[in-house]
Amino acid sequence: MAHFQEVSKRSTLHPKPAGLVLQYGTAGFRTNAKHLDHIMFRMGLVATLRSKKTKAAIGVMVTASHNPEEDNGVKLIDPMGEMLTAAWEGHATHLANVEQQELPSVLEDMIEKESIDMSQEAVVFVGKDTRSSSDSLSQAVLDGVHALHGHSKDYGLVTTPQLHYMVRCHNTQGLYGEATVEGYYSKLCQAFIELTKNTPNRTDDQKHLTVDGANGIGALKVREMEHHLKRELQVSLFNHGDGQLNHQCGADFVKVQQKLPTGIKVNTGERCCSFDGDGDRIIYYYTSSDGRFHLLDGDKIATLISTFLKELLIQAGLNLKLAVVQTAYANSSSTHYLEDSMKVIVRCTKTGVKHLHHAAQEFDTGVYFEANGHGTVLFSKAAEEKIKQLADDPNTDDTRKRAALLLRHTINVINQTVGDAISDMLLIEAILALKGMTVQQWDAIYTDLPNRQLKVKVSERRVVDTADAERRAVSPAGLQDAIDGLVKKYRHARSFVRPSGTEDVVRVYAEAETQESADSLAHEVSLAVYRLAGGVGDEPKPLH
Ligand code: G16
Repeated sequence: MAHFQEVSKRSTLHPKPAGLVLQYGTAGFRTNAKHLDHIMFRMGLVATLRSKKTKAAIGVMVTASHNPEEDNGVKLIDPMGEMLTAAWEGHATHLANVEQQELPSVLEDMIEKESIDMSQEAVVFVGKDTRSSSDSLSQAVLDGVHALHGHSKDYGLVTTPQLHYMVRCHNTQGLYGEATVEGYYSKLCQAFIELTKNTPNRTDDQKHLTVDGANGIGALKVREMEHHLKRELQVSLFNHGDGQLNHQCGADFVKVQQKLPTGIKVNTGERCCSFDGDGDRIIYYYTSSDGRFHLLDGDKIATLISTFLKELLIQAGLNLKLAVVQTAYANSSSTHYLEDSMKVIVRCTKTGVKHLHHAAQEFDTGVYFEANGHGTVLFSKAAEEKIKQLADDPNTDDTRKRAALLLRHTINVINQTVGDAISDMLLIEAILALKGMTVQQWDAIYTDLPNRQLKVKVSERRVVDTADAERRAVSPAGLQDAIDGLVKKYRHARSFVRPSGTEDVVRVYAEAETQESADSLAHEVSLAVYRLAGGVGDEPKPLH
């Protein structure tokens, strides 16, 4: 076919390093940027075929999110703004790994298997983060799109969730919003201003927030958005691009290290938050007068948001099913609080927003958050319709109407396509304002069990296989027994291990009654992984 001649010709400009095999991970492909040019070209091809198949625009975001600056990666976005369907991850991996000369035949197979009409027009939206490698890698994506004669729209520097948003806006013919960055700011900020109108006594102190931009794209976008907020939120922005991306700053650093990022100036007790490198995660924190660091992670965010929504649904008299979706990383205290005190349904899925998103779709209102701060809220069509009807009904009494209107603005401030640091930040700030709650009061809703996360280098991380939403290791032999034996030594303890889908490591999580116990358990489990799963380099050392 003529298309394939073009593909063959252009693919020689994006050669695949011999012998390199990459897997589609937790959020697409991710590795050192120097290995990714051919992957980007090929993902341009995959996105174009996916667009023809779905008859809708598809997104391709060039980013390695929380990873170090030298890495890069690619996230593919399906028509409603959600992550690429699992059914196509196999196609993406296959196409990523075939040798150059096999590309045409593999494409032909894909087209046949998926019954793709090649005369169908294709549209691919492309975005990139601030990494120095992102420029040329996004050009490689565009080259792939054009090799199959797809149309492209290059959004340039955007956060990952902004690109997800553009895809959904375009494919709903503007019903979800306007597919421009200005349209995004104006929808979210208007909703935020409507929500905070209900808090006339908010002081300047309450309107102030310190933000660590991780030296990434999120920082640029907060600056761009600021004037839309009309000083209803006043941001002091640190790590806005004057330092190295994600280096000792950003959501992942703060969550894992449980300490302040470098590069920020903040007073005791002040509310702060950190974004990650592509603006899809957020976590909050503050320090208390005794010098202690307090983290309000994705679990605390999910609790705040679901409490707020539950109260509004009750006030509105709406019988809608609310659930919270978490992963194995959720602190047990959060799960107990949600189930026992708040009486909401809690589900646990594997790591990866794609899994949480699908689980949340099963409810009228599904709040999903990973402990690392990645999450959002989904409303079913029927739920949105009921809320709208109630808000518009002239016979609704004042209390119900107020709740319905607040729910409506809440829906508009949320980016329902994927976790979004900017949108989550606006929602959290609005909730704190509406509830007149300080960050300390929010923190006091429940107390986290002390916990620790570690990474272990092994020669092949996929030798670790898991089951039961990653809470149990089924291979290598003996590992789960070893973990069970170690957990028994500590009070209120829990631990699990899993191969990362974004970094070349096995992740270890442990929690226990005291920090010393959590640290010691995490270390002992790391040693078990090192010994049973082919650890490389030096044996893990104790933390203290
Ligand atoms: C991605 C995913 C998240 C996941 C994280 C870490 O986030 O979107 O759902 O929690 O990777 O995954 P893993 O533990 O498999 O490395 P991001 O923000 O890095 O794109």
